[in-house]
Amino acid sequence: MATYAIGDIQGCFGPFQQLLRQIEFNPGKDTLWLTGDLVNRGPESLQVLRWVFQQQDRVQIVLGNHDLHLLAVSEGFGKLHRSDTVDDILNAADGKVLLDWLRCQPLMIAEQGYAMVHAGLLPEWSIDKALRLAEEVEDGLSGPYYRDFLSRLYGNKPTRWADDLKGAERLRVIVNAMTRMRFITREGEVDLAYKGELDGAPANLIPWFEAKGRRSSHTPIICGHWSALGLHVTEDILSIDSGCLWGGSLTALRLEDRQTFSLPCPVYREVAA
Ligand SMILES: [Mn+2]
Repeated sequence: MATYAIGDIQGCFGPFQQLLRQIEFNPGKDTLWLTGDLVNRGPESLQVLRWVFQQQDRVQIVLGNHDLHLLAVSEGFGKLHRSDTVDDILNAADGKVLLDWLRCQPLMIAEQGYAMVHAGLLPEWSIDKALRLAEEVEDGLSGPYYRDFLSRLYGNKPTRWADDLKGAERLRVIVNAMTRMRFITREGEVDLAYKGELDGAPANLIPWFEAKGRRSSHTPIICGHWSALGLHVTEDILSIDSGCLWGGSLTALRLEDRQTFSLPCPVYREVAA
């Protein structure tokens, strides 16, 4: 009986299934955690979503930015980008069932001594506080006014948390930190512009997890989203998006002993210049 966390799949169904065979995943006994971005950019998003939906009793996911983008686009908010590959889901006969399920998935979980979130947490959030904030978003997404909620999702501002933020601004800081953030400024502002590697980052930016006094630092956090960082495993941060989509690898992390298993992947997308 083991729990494996797997990084961003982004529609790479073939490598995903191959990795499950490699780790000898036993659906009757083992549990799977997925760091989000199940869909988009890769070739077989519908297959990934269907598989996870069918196996939902043994799979825990957290929502990523691409999953939220799919939900927004499916309701007519936001635009499909040229690089999006979610048409098959939008046109599938079972698409509505899959999207309704996806919409009700969490933004963050904390179990077995670990927390998992797609991108990151702001320095002033403890794990408990972040869970409560995630729940505010989850309530909106799964509640009767979810279309309103999705319509207000897009935007890079505000860049800083404040306890008295309300409405769409509050929602956006939570969603942007948990599903899009990589770097913050030394003053604690979310920076969504720079997406690259650590080397070469502007001097005023630090990875979110290196923020001084970060209140979530006592719980190891499993995250994805940052393929340019590569597999990055330390005592308290387990960042496991190793860039499957870009010809890197798909990584599974066994929580019990922290062993990692990596499967080299074909190039589905050229890394953008
Ligand atoms: Mn992402």
